[in-house]
Amino acid sequence: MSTPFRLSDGFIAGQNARLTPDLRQDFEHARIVLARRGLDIEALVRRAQAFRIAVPSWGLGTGGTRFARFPMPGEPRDVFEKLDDCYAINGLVRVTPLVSLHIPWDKPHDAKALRAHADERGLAVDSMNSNTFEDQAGQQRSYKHGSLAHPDPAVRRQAVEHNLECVEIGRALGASSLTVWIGDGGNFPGQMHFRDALEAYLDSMRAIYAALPEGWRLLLEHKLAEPAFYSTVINDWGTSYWAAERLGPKAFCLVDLGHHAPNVNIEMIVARLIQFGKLGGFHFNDSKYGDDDLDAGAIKPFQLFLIFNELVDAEISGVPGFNPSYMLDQSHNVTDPIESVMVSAMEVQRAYLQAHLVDRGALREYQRACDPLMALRMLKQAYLTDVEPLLAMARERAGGAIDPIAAYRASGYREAMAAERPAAGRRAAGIV
Ligand SMILES: [Mn+2]
Repeated sequence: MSTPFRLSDGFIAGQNARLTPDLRQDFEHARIVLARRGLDIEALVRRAQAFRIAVPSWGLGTGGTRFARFPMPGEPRDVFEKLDDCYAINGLVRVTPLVSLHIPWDKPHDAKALRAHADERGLAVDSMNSNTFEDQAGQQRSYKHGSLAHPDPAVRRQAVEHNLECVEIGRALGASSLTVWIGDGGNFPGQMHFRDALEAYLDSMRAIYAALPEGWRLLLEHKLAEPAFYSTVINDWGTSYWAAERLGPKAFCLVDLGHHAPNVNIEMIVARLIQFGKLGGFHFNDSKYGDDDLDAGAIKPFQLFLIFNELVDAEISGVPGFNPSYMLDQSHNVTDPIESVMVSAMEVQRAYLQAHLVDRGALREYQRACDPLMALRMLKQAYLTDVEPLLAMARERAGGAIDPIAAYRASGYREAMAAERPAAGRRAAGIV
């Protein structure tokens, strides 16, 4: 895979050159530490290299809050330029060849041309994301009071049609799943009939499910609150599971880390969905209070590790049908989105790799022996191991950067884009 002019393979290799001697030493030390525990560092590097996570098309511009957006120079102005940024990101980190596409924000005028643009850059679209949480220009009926669960069947039909259009665009782009998140819910007690709204949602989703192409998956994303602050139709994993179960074998639940009440045990939800055969994917981000959409691993890195502890446990034990999609879903308000996406992808990859360090045999023994202190120590031993040399080596061997942030800043990519892409007005981002 070649890289953009400013981030050519030669440029990255040049940036790596001064870091290589230290990396070799650190890697050698890690090899000794891991071998002492019976772990093969080369096998772990291969695991790290095989990891894949999708970049959200809506995460490449500055996000914003409900109050303001502070755009930065050189933001991509259309979906083609967004893919160019994805290309730059993947060139440096080498684990993000996938893009999660939002419709209509990134609706291509020419799907064939967009697919060719992605192909040329070694990128692929994995999931399509529909949007019925805001009104689109020229649409007949408003989603102010709901979409797929609206009391009016005509509004529901319109929302279903939009999802079917997303599937059609996705089919042309080579996508393999549709992610559906709705903002439907109530802000006042009594505003909506809880059971009727959920039935209406299920009815709408059945129509979408019926239109899924061969090999596609339907991912149902739940969210506790916002934009509805009293009641939300698909409010939690239990409701999501109920709907996925009724829809059929192609429907799965998607877990967005920010969409739960504070301190909810998300890793346990993940384990439940694995056990029930309905874990379809993730939106990784982090959260301190509510749906903050902070960078993955920024606030609760141990939680991220514990989630991957469940995922890797399922992977190693060969749970049938276990194949979740990993995607980022963040809002970058005060950082360069390219830098945040790179750091987040690497943080998720780190958690994945660290989960492979857990001595699962010993952990099971301590669980059977009712020794919680040692059980936790088994997890902490993995979590506290510095896998940075392994991640850096995985990147370097794949042609990526040992230090992607330093290489990106040295490349002048943002400055070049600022010159090439004069600021264009853009609506405030919506984050799902
Ligand atoms: Mn999300």
